[in-house]
Amino acid sequence: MNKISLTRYLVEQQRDHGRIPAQLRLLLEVVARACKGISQAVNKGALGGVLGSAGSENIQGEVQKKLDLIANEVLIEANEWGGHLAAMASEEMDGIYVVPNRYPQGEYLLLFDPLDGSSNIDVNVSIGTIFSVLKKPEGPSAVTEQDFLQAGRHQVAAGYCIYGPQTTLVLTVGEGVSMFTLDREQGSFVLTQEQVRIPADTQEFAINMSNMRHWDPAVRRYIDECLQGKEGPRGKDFNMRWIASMVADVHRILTRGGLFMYPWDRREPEKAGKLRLMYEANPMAWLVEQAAGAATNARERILDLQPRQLHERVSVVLGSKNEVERVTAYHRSS
Ligand code: P6P
Repeated sequence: MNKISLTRYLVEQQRDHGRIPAQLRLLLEVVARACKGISQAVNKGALGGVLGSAGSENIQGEVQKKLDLIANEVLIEANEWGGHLAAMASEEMDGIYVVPNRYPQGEYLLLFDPLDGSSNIDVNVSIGTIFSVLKKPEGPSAVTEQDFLQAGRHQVAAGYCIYGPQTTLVLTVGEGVSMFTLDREQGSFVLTQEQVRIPADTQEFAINMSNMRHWDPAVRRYIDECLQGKEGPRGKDFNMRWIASMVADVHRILTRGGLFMYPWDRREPEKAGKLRLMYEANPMAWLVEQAAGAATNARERILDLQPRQLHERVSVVLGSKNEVERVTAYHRSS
């Protein structure tokens, strides 16, 4: 098979489709290179002394793993000098990181969850890096957190890199979803799938069932109907998966369909959900929509939500379009 590298793909997209301006192409190449570095660190595991807790907490009050902070540093250091970014935001940093004055500022904003699925790091289960790219609003003023608070439909690029049996970069710039597998012998990402499509129907759902007693009745109704199988109202049996690593669950859905839910529940009723809007839900929602799927917060399209703060949480229902629409309809009618 004629191997098309990520670099060649991005050059051809820029030259033939004009979808990827030079600064954005540089940004995506730098992020991909950073993900290669994170993959190396993740693959070392115990041999690299990188497992376990860092002894600190992030703004969410979650214990930070050593690899969380390593991945965060790799992304900051890789991106800050290139002149393509004005600032960055991360799950692992309370505030935004403005590109230091010693470097030129660019026109893009980069948001990321440097290592999603951290609870799986120490047990050798797939984890990943999620990233989202926005344009800095026009104007002479210095970049602020407010500049990041744009609805997900304004993203100019989004993707993730999953560190599993393969290291695979999954990317959209608004013309469908492409997948690139890391060829470790060459040290480069190679195009392995284009125009990814999620089937509109599925028989597989992903949710953390241990939270069932805390769910909204509409979620309870949907899952109960799935569990009744072919004798029930759905007339078919369902399978369940829950990897507790959003990147891995979403990758499965992009690969073979399915429904992913992390809905609001009564454990912390003041919070809209567990997942973060800006650097988890928004990039994943755009990828899923670009692959003919759907993504809502159980009532509205995720990409239309107007963020109010950088680390805002959101309820997430995404994947096979007809199932997302069913869950959303149950919420609207309840
Ligand atoms: P729970 C990982 O910590 C994460 O943010 C997502 O990647 C994942 O889908 C979810 O939380 C898992 O949450 O409550 O099942 O551990």
